[in-house]
Parts: sequence; C-alpha cells; structure tokens
Amino acid sequence: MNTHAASLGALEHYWMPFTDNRRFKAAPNKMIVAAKGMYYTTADGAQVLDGLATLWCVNAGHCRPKIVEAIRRQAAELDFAASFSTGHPLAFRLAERLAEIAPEGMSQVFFTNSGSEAADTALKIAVAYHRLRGEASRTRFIGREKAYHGVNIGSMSVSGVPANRKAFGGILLGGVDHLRHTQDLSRRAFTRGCAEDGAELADELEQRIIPLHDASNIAAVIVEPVPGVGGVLVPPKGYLQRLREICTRHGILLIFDEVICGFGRLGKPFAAQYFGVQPDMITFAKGVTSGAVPLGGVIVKKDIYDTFMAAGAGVQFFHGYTYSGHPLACAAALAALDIYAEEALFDRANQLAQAFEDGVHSLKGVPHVIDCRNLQLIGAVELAPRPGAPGARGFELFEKCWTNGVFARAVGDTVAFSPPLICERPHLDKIFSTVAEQLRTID
Ligand code: PXG
Ligand code: PLP
Repeated sequence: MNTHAASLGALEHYWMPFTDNRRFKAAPNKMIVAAKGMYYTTADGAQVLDGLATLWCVNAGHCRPKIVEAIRRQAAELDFAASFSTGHPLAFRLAERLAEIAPEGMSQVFFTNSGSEAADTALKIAVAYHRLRGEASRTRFIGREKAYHGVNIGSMSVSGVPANRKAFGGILLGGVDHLRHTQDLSRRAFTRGCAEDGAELADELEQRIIPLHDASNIAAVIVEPVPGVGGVLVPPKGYLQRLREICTRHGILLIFDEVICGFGRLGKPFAAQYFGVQPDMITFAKGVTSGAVPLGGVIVKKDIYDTFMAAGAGVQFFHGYTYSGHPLACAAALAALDIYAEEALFDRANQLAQAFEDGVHSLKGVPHVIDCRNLQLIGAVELAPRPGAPGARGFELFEKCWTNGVFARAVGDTVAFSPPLICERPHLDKIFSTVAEQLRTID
C-alpha cells in the first residue's frame, strides 16, 4: 500500500451520490488521487485512461496549467463576491464570451452551479416569460422518456430515467408529460451517426400531446439534442428540426439541454449549431469549466430577456443561487474557453469522428453486443442484459475495463464513451481494444 492508500482513513461518513456505497466501501479500488491530461492516477499508483471526460465534463483534459493558474490567481485576488445587487467583472466577461460562441441571437446568460439548477432555471424562465406576455396559463412542461436533466424536483420531473424517478413518485411535478424516446433497436441497431428514418417521432408532440393538453397550457419542451445518460440516443435525421417547427407553430419554447452536448462534443460550441436548429434556451454546465469548478447556466434568446426587462424597474426575475457566477468558476471557465479557442478543440470532434465511429462499430460482433451507436465524439455500446440481472453485465464491463486501465461508464447495460477532446488515435485504440478484450471474458 502506498502513502495515498494508507492515508485514506475511514470511508464510512461520505454518502456517495449515485453509487452502491456498500460495494464501493468494501473494495475501494477506484480511488482517484491525481489526474493529468487523458489519465487518472489511482491510490494504488495505476494510470487509468479517462474515456468519458470523467462525467462528460473534462473536455480540455485534466489539470490544464492555464485553468489551474487562473483558479489559483482568482482565489488570491477575489475569493467571492455575489451577484445579488453587487457584481464582479469576471461574470460579465464570461457571459459576453459565451454569447460570442452561442447561436445567433442567444445573447443573455444566467449562471447556476450545476446542470440540475440550469434545468430548473430554464423551466422557471419559461413560465415567467409566458406570464409576462399575458399567457399565464402556459405552465406545463414536456420532457422525453429516457431524458436526464438532473435531480432537483423540476429537473427530475421532466427527466425520463425510470430508476431516478421511482422512489419519488408523489413529489414529481404535476403538469408534466413526456414524448417517446427515439430508440428502436429492431429497426435502427448499429446505425452510424443519425438514422435516416424516425423524424416522424417528433409528430407525436402535435398529434397527441398538444391536442391532449392544449398549446395554451404548455410552456416549454425540453430535450437533450443527444441524450447521454439515457444511453447515448442519437436523434434521427430531421427529428430536432421537426420539434422546432411544431414548437414555433404553437408558441411553445424549446429548451436544448446541452449539459453534455455543449462545448465541442459534437464539433461545434453547441449541438444547436451542429444540427442547425435554434432553440429558445440552452442549458449548459460541465464542459464550460472543463469540469474544474462547478458552473452551469442558461443561455437565453435576447427577446426573452427583453421581455423581462420591459416589465420595468425592480427585480425582474426572482431567482438566483448564492454562488451564481462565482468568481472561481468564472475564472476557470474563461481559461477553459481560452484553451478551447487556442487549440481549436471545438473542431477536434470533426477530425476524430471517423476514427471514433470506426472504433465504436469495431465492437459489432463481439460477445453480448446488441448495438453500437455514435455521433461525433459521443458513442455507446449496448449489451444484452444478463437474464434476471439487468445492468450486471454493464457494471462488470465497467469494473474490468477499470482494472485494465480504461474508464468507460456503464449506464445500465450500455457503456458510454465521451473522451476529452484532446484525445489522440492511440487513446481511442486503447479504449476500444480494452472493451473488446474484456467483453470476451464476461458471461
Ligand atoms: N442535463 C444533462 C443532459 C446531464 O447529463 C445534468 C443535466 C445535470 O447536471 P448536474 O451538474 O446537476 O449533475 C446532466 C448530468 C452519468 C451521469 O451517469 C451524468 C450526469 C450526472 C450524473 C451522472 O453519466 N449528467
Ligand atoms: N437555505 C438557506 C437557509 C439559505 O439562506 C440559502 C441561501 O441564502 C439557501 C438555502 C440556498 O442556497 P443556494 O443559494 O446556495 O442555493
């Protein structure tokens, strides 16, 4: 045991999120003590290749000196100043920088600390916006099956991952309905990129949901352009365009949750630009600081913001978090944006897309694999569930890859890949060859 491992001490008191606490604490072989670039160092001194940018966050790679230095400098200069009727320059500068890379006309930025808070904020903006325009009956939200928007009561309610909702039935928001998800393995297994068919799945919004609730009661539709946690579900060609058209026809706001897709995952700053579809709001988090300090937010169309400002003097939006626009988070984000620009990292997914796609699809034919899917630098392999034990095979693959030096995350029996944008071909080769080898050892 080295010094790191010896100093771990008692593990009892930390209640770990989204984790089998008993299992982790009984065999804590995934204790990470350092990271650099594409790799973690574990407490046992092993190097593990980060195939998921941690939790789809660390797009510039780990411990980039420029980000480290920016945080260090900021902590010494201005540790904290709030944004409730006082301000500090970094939050304004960061909002301006984000407006520069956001889709045309999306120029206003509200900061939160996480993606969950970003989703709740966007939902509240939608309701308050309609109310200001004299449409106070628009309070319903439409999410989608298999969506993940976070864990707070609002974000959880519009999400559609059954396990995350099951224990909380009675406190889910009323007034929420869900679109069908777009996955259909019987028709679209092993599709490379977006499927040619399936855009018509969006028509459900106009054919079933709007007639049921009436558009005059619906505030917003929220979707991830490419759902991540739900299993990397690549949308069919034209699906998002069609959702946009229907929302526009019925005065419903369209929110893109870009917590995973934003900041270069699809080869553009935002998925909205990759798909050529303009939402009314974008929620973001994770990659904005390359994971170095918690930060999230909502990018809003100018005319939505203007509607609030036209309401007159006094607080225009009774909402905000103590740490909205925290100086350390803003400093980290500005440094991350500098790195993304200097190294043209938002273009990396375009350059690596073919190699990544070939890597993901090289797993076709390997034992247990029932689907491979990919878009730009996000992909997944889905395994047939072990009879009577859904998720067991996925978790075993995650464990075995870890032991063999690769971090790829299991969400049920789907194992996802979303490496830092700085990755190179040999990293991709290592990820996919390790997954293939380990799959052959699993029953
Ligand atoms: N929206 C999306 C699309 C996300 O992926 C959130 C919102 C919530 O963000 P916060 O910062 O509140 O966690 C997420 C978060 C996983 C995993 O299993 C992914 C997330 C969170 C936890 C686990 O890969 N994504
Ligand atoms: N609880 C109490 C007692 C508070 O005073 C506050 C913030 O002032 C909160 C919760 C909310 O915390 P945050 O703004 O960090 O979300």
